[in-house]
Amino acid sequence: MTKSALQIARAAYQPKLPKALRGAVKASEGEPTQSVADQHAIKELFPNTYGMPIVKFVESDQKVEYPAINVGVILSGGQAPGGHNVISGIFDGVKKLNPDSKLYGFILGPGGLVDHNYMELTADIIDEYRNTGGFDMIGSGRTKLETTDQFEKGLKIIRELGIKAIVIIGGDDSNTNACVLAEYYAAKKYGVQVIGCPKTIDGDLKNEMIETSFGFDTACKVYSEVIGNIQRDCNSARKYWHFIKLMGRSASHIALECALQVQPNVCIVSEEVEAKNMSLDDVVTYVANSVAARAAQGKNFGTVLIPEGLIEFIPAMKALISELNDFLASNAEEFSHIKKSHQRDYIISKLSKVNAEIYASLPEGVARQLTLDRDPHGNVQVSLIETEKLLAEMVGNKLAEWKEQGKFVGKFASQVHFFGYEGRCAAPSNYDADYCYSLGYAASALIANGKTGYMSSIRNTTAPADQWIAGGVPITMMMNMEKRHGEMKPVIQKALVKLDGKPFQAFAAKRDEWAINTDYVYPGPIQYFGPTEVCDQPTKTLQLEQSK
Ligand code: FBP
Repeated sequence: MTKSALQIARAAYQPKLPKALRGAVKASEGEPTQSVADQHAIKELFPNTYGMPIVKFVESDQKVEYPAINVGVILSGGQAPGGHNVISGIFDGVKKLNPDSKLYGFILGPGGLVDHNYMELTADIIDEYRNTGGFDMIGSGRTKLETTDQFEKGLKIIRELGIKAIVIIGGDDSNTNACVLAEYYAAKKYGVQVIGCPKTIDGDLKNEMIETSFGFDTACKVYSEVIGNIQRDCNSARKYWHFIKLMGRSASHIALECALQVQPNVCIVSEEVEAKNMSLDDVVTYVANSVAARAAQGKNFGTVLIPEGLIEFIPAMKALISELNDFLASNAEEFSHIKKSHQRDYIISKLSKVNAEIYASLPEGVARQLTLDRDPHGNVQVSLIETEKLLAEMVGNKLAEWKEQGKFVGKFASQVHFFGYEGRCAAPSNYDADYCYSLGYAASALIANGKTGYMSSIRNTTAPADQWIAGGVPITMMMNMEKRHGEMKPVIQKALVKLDGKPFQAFAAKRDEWAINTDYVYPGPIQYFGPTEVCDQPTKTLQLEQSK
């Protein structure tokens, strides 16, 4: 592999560890814990892993001799910067316990465990990937580990390789499944531990004990860099409004963090749209108002940030999508015979009056996406809807109407962008490199202490790394019961943007000024070498959340 100069220099970076993990480590245990809600139901479903204490690692002056342990690691779901550092942290951690310990990587996600597809991760391999982005060391996948058949198939290879513990690096669903697996192996007394690690650029796996999911920091910095560049471009040419959709699935954490970093003219927060029961027209009018206000000052340019999940949070769009899903599922055959040029009118004639009106108001391309691009279950693929184009077009139409009425005096030309994949495999920022390595190292300490059903946890991360608090949190503690596919299931609560939280409040306090003025901030590219205030800053979200 030809390496870039940065990759070579970055390979030598030694991630920082919390002080407590640097030498001999002792586990200090707190009080028994409870799940965040539905305690009775969760306790019944997890009799062996419920109520365990929070674990905190502290420095010890006694070096304990550990036997060699074999550990398996799985990367699950979407890529997030820092995954390789979690693996190198586990590797260095288990080797420190005993140099004869071994680490196996299961290939292409949880499916690798079920299909017995694995490789041993030796020092040479690990060294190739230290501080690099991507999940390409072993690959990732979205197979869900949820059936006893899968658990039993996995056990076969676990036994064959003499594996004592599995570390699952994933988001809320993967960690929920890690906990179900931990419970299953504990109930069967198989003696196999399962540990989770919090990953996702979306930033929606966080709670009292998990400050952030890894990858959020780097991904937001990459997006903020390019949004900043676009802002400088549009402030130079002064002729375009840029509509920028940002990845992040349902939650708007990424859009909000980028807004805090770059101070755009507009940022939509899906959670607020839902809370205020806004219609699509309300959202369009909100953006158009900013365009018109700036135009009145002669500023015919600007930026609008749009979270990926917006459509699903607009109550009226949700209702339309739901009716479309039901209608097309039961009338698929008839629909397939309708000529392409008549499909739009056909759908309008079949929907309820309210939904037909909304559907008719949508730009042609989006209406088509809603009826044609469907997943294997026949559902609309909301993530494929080009919300940035939808909004740009609808704002343009609204402004044209206003122009006729004399309410808009400027010019409006738009450019659209979607930033997502370009941020998921960036070389991890110092924050993510250190955080991930520490998460992996703490996972090895949890394994050494015989823990199962725990998520590796590193806290106090707005302080210098030596003051970070390392430990483990029982996964059951983060669970509640939610309806999934019509059934009540135990799941880790997804963290959406809290409208009364400090990050949103900080944004809300400034957004009216940003909507009219040109207060852009240009964060520039992630810096890996240089002064700490340039290289080691955590996200604004985390800084605000941690501020007293
Ligand atoms: P995870 O929750 O698995 O980390 O995935 C994050 C994510 O990047 C979302 O932001 C995005 O909606 C989705 O993955 C895209 O998935 P895919 O890579 O399958 O296109």
